[in-house]
Parts: sequence; C-alpha cells; structure tokens
Amino acid sequence: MTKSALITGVNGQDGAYLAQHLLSLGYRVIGGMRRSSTPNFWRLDELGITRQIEFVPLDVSDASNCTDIVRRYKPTEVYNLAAQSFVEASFHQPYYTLEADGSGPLNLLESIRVASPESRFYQASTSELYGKVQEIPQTESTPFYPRSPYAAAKLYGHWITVNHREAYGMHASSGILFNHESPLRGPEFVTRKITMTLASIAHGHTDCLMLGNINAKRDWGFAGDYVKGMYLMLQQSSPGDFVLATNETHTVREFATIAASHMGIDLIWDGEGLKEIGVDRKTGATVVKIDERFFRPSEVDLLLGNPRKANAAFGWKPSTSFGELVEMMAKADYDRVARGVLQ
Ligand code: NAP
Ligand code: F7E
Repeated sequence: MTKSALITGVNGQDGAYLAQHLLSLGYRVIGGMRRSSTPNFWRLDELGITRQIEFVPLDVSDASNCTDIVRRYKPTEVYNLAAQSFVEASFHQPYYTLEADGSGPLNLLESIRVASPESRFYQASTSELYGKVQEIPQTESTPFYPRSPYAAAKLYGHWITVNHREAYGMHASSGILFNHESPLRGPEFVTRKITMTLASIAHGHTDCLMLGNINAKRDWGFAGDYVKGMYLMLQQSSPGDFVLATNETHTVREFATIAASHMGIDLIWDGEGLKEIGVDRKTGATVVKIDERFFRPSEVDLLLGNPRKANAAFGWKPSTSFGELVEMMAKADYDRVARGVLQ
C-alpha cells in the first residue's frame, strides 16, 4: 500500500527537501501550508516538485484545523516542521512563537491520538534546547538550558512529544537537529545572509555585510542530509529522541571567510569587538562590519552535537562536509545574483 506523509510547513527549507525525499521513495505527500495572501512556493518550484504535492491549508496553532486534516487523511506519517523558526524574531514575537512552536506539536499529537492513532509522528526539536550548554559535545542525555522564547517554546514541543509516547504508547519521535543549511535556507539566517550579501558585493551591487556576534560557534550541516534522518527515525520499530549533527563546530567568522573565498574575495579581519572589520585584501575595501542591532538579548555561544545514537540505530551520518556546504551555498547565491533571481 502507498504510504502517505503529512508535512507541516512543507514550503519551508526542510519541508521542501523532505517532500522531495519522500516523493522519491513513492510516498503520497500531503503538504500543509498556512494561509497567506500570496502563497510562497519558491523552494518547491526550485526543486521542481510543486505539482506532485497535495496542498492543504494547515495552521498548526489552530487545533480544529489540525484535527480536521489528520482525521481526513489519516497519514501513515506526520512530520511537524511548521514553526516560527527564527530565534531573533522570537524575542519580538514570543506569544506567536509559543503558539506555533509549543501549541502546534500538542495540537497535532492530540489530533493523532483521537483521530488517527496509527500515524507515526516526527517533532522538529532543536539544538537550541541546549542553549547555555551544560556539556560539550551535546548528546540526547545533555540537560537542556533554553536561551530564547523560541527555545523555551520548542522545549514544550519536545517534552509533549515524549509525554505522548510514554503516556499513550504513540510512535512519536523527536529529532534534536543541529543547524542545517542549504541554498534554500531563509535569507534572515546568518549563513544565507552571508552568502546572499557577499554575492551581491562580488557583483558590485552592495558595499557591505553587517553582522552581529561573529564569534558564535555552530555545528552546521546540509539540510538534504538531515531530512533523510527524519525519515529514518519514523521507520524504526521503536520511537525515540535522536541528535543529528556533524560533530564539528565553526564560528560565523569562519563561515564568512570561506564563503568570501568562493566569490573571489580574500577576507582578512582587523580590530576587535564592535570595531572588528572584514577587509578585502586585494582592494582594501571594508566588506564586513559589526552592527549591535544583530546581537541577541541572550546568546547561544557554542553548539557541537554528537550523532552517535542515530548512527548506531539506523546508520545516519552526514554526507556533506562544512567546506562543501559553504561552497554550495556561496556558488548558488553567486549564480542567482548573476541571473538576477536572488530570493
Ligand atoms: P523554515 O524554513 O522557517 O520553515 C518553517 C515553515 O513553517 C514555513 O513553511 C512556515 O510557513 C511554516 N509555519 C510557520 N508558522 C506556521 C504555522 N503557525 N502553521 C503552519 N505553518 C507554519 O524552517 P526550517 O529550517 O525548514 O526548519 C523546519 C523545522 O525544524 C522548524 O520547526 C524549525 O524550528 C526546526 N529546526 C530547524 C533547524 C535548522 O537549522 N534549519 C534546526 C533544528 C530545528 P511560511 O513560509 O508561511 O513562513
Ligand atoms: O544564527 C549569529 C547569531 O539565525 C546563528 C534556526 O534554524 O538553528 C537556527 O538558529 C548564529 C547566532 O541561527 C548574525 O547570533 C551573527 O549565534 O543563523 P542563525 P540560530 O539562531 O542558530 C537552530 C538549530 C534552530 O532551531 C533555529 O530554528 O549567528 N549571528 N550575526 C547572526 N545571526 C543572524 N541571523 N544574523 C546576523 O546578522
């Protein structure tokens, strides 16, 4: 029998790659999208899969909407990727973030419990749960210490998933995913902001890239690798919590330096703190400046994950190195600017 998957937030970065992966495996993909005055299909269009998805209007903060959709389709698998996913925005919109990222998973879990108990459930948990890290590297047993309204809301989403697994015997798994990026990453996240702006500078359209805390360290992988891990979690006979990460960490400064090198910019750094600048060695032009506005009220300084549990349970490991990821993103944006189609 054909398997079906409901993906919430199907038009986001991970939703697009996961839909592509499941379609390649022969799944019927039901794509949940919240209503918007102008629906946004650019990622699905770029992957060439828009027409293969059955779209349904689904806002995860609306409990009756979730129950209606789950009851109507009774999907084999439900992947909850919908979220207000930008940490910075969660400081400005904490209530909305709580609704989407905290109530959202509860609404879906309750919908499955009452209307489709055989459906398997994936919750998009996050390395942001570790926040002010209590251990290096972080694993499934590292204590959580959230540092933003986003992380606090996701903490509820994580534990309510564990609760429904233990209280009702549901096949509900939580993927604690470290940062994963791609050419389909949203433009406000630091990696894509860097590759887009440097591409614009390299083509002579912009002068300068403004960044916040360039000392922050992240464990960055490729989103295409991570969605395969989501799928594998739901194929296991027993549900659980699994870290997906590369086990490598790099600063924002390193990301920018390597991205610049793929645009023909030899970036060297000078000064300290808010006065630090990134200079193009060849031209002497200042191409990166620090701007206080991009600092967060509370920061996550360092993330480094160990994915050994996922590797032992289902053989997951990342296939894209940090260098390959930066190059892929830099080249994609350099080409987009050249074609005049920057998203
Ligand atoms: P993304 O690109 O921001 O996609 C999020 C999606 O959720 C978008 O399609 C968005 O729709 C949708 N959405 C927002 N609020 C919604 C609501 N109330 N109801 C229904 N849909 C809603 O994020 P992503 O990078 O693909 O991440 C996917 C999931 O993994 C998120 O839950 C994120 O928090 C989590 N996560 C991401 C990472 C990472 O590094 N990427 C790491 C760990 C966990 P619009 O297009 O209309 O905004
Ligand atoms: O920031 C620093 C910033 O916004 C990374 C989401 O997918 O991954 C993501 O959350 C770091 C932070 O991602 C700028 O302060 C410096 O330390 O790209 P980001 P994030 O906050 O790590 C986790 C795992 C998720 O779950 C989230 O959904 O970069 N930084 N300068 C900057 N960040 C941004 N955005 N813009 C800057 O100018």
